[in-house]
Amino acid sequence: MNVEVERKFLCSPDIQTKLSDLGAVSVGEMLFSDQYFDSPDWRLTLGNMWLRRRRDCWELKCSDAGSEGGERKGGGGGGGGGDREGDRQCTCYREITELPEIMARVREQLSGREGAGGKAGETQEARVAKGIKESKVYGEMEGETGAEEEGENEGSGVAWVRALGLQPFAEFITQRHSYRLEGPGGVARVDLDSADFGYCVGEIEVMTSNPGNIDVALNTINTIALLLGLSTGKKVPGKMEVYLQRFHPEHYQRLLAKHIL
Ligand code: V4E
Repeated sequence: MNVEVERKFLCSPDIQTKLSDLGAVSVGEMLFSDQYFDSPDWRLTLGNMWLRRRRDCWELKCSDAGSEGGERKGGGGGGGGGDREGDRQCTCYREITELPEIMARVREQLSGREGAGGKAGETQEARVAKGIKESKVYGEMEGETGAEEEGENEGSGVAWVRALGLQPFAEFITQRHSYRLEGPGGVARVDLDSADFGYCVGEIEVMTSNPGNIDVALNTINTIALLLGLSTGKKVPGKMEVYLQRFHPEHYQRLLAKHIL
């Protein structure tokens, strides 16, 4: 399984100079659009599960990767060195990119929910089965217009999601500049993001396929954060947090109340 350990930070005007001074290598710039989906009663996000479509690929981020709520509580052993207080600013999420596994996890999370999609009396299982059939096993729904365009990758369509009663609740475009940076114990990626709703945020990210390496990843991130002169104060909000606060305050408040954000 892939685990993403990351820390967000606010970008100072000289961040690119600082990165260059540390030997960070630019690995490219990209523009992408994200669409996030949930049920009308926010069953996924209130379970700290984030279902996203980016560049026709599905991804599910789940908080079951290393600690409750996706957030590191600080302290803790292992890793050695670094600023362990910095752990509190880091999040740790499992990233699932295989569509069958995403569907299984989403179904599991939604199970027991009534009336969020499909015909009256139709069970969750029936809706999922219908979604799979109509999308020709993760393909496109016949007769659909709009999102399912010719030439899309298999499984990129939203038919299966619609069949589960899920709807997009957030859509935004990000301009990203990425860097590769060697840290103690491993390589980190640093992304400088600018979202189209007027929010800029950076993140230091380490991916690991071994949950036993999370402390090493934290150590790498904390050390880079120190070298970049980042504050050890409050956790910096990500794009989604700011997006929801601005555009969907009720959803945002529910997530805050559950300590998801
Ligand atoms: C996990 C999560 C969300 C999904 C978006 O994840 P994030 O890594 O913030 O987005 P992005 O665009 O940087 O994705 P990448 O390109 O790295 O895959 S939305 C909210 N969460 C939870 C969360 C949290 N509670 N606190 C912080 C600081 N970030 C995310």
